[in-house]
Order: sequence, then C-alpha cells, then structure tokens
Amino acid sequence: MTIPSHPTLLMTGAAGGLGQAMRQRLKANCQVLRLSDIGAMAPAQAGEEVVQADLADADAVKALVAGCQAIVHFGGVSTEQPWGPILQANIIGAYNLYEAARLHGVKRVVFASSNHVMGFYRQSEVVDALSPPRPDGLYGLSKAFGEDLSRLYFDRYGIETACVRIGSSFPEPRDRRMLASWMSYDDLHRLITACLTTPVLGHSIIYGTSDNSVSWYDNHLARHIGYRPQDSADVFREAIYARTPEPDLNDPAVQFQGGGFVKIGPL
Ligand code: 15L
Repeated sequence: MTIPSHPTLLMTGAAGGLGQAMRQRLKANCQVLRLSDIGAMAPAQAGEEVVQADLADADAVKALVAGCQAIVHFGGVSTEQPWGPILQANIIGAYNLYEAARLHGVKRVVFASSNHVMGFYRQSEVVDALSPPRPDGLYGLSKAFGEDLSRLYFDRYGIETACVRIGSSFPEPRDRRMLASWMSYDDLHRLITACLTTPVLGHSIIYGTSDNSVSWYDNHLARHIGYRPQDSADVFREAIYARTPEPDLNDPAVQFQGGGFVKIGPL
C-alpha cells in the first residue's frame, strides 16, 4: 500500500515514457498531482493539474513549483543528444527547478538521474554511491551535473534529494544488458514512494533497478531509503538468451555498463 506523503506533488516530464508510466501510480502519493512537460499531455483527470512548461524558462518553472511540497523530476532530455538541447533542458532546466524549489520552500526532490552517470565502468565491476562518476556521454554528464547541483542545494539550503540512477525502466528488459539494468514500473514506483516517505532522506544516491541476480550496483549506502524491489529481470532471462546473439566481447557496448550509449554521438 502506498502512503500519501505530500498534499501537492509535482511530476515533471509527464509526457515521457516514465512520466506516463508513473502518472496513475503517483496519484496515490498525494492529494493533487501536478503534471508538467514541454510537450502536450493528456487532459487533467480528478486529482490532477496539467501545466505545460519549458524547464529552460525560469519564470515558468517558478510558477510551476509554487504550492508544491515535493517534486519528482523526470523532465529534460532522456537520451544522448547534441549539447544544445541537453544544455537547455538538463543543465539550465535543473538549475531553474532547484532555484524554484528554494524560493518556494520545497524540501524534497526525487531526481531521475541515470545509470549513464556511471556508464564507463565495465560490466565486470560493481559500483556504489561513493564510486567516482564516469559518464558515458553528454547526457550522462548532464545527470552528473544534476546530482552535484542537488548536493549544493542540500548543503546550502537543506533541500533533500534522492538521485535515482535509473537503470532501464521499461515494461520488460529488451536485451542481455537489461537483465542487469532493468527496473519494473512497479519497482520504480516503490522506490519513488520510499524516497518520498523515508523520515530522513538527506542527499542520497541510489541505483534504480529491480532485484536482478546479475547486477553492477551496490545500494548498501542507501538502506535508509528503505527500498525493497519486488520484481526481477531473471524471469525474462531464458527468453532473452534464446532470441539474442552471443555477445561480442570486443564491442564497447558489451564491455561497459552504459551499453550502446558509450558509442553514440560525435564526441
Ligand atoms: C537511460 O537513462 C535512458 O533514459 C533510457 O532511455 C534507457 O536507454 C536507459 O538509460 C538504459 O540505459 O537502458
């Protein structure tokens, strides 16, 4: 059962894949779920407010955050892209969001970070919250910026943030890599709920995956969040092995945790 924790909860990135998957689920966490995106969203239902806003527009973000007690921040670019859109949405956008949170007294944020902050670790390594970031591209770098930004706003202003380094959250794992990185939508909702309800969150880094037997992530430094995954990619393992070729161990996409992201773009 989900414990409602905040009267008004803002979720950015509502038109994206995870935003759409969490929209219904997060209604149980609050009385009013305020939904925002730069793109069009489905009209507001009971218990929802829908506000179209560009994260790069500081005034629009200030208005968006007014009256909220907590934020689930999925907004911004969620794949490797050129510097221009990443700068606007993920760097300037994250700054605008934290400034608005400070101005309006919001004290808790769940920040959708990414496994791509750590993408240049090898698939034979295990990382924890203290492992130095090794982003695999501009997207991963922008998420590392968001994590550092949130730490500054915690140290200076006491705004608590969970930086959730989400692995691969889709209906099912799509390939062999995702047998390690997959997170079910229900587990993602469990993790967000844990971040919103744990008594003391502080500034925390947690890896967002289900209970997968193969894992590159060690969450022992995030036990205070109280996240217990209940799903596992293991149930898909046989089918995925049957339909995917033997991995080429010389391929960087197979060697590194970031998978294909380590090869994308003009870097
Ligand atoms: C991410 O951060 C992306 O947002 C998502 O689209 C997936 O590609 C995921 O990482 C992944 O690494 O599988």
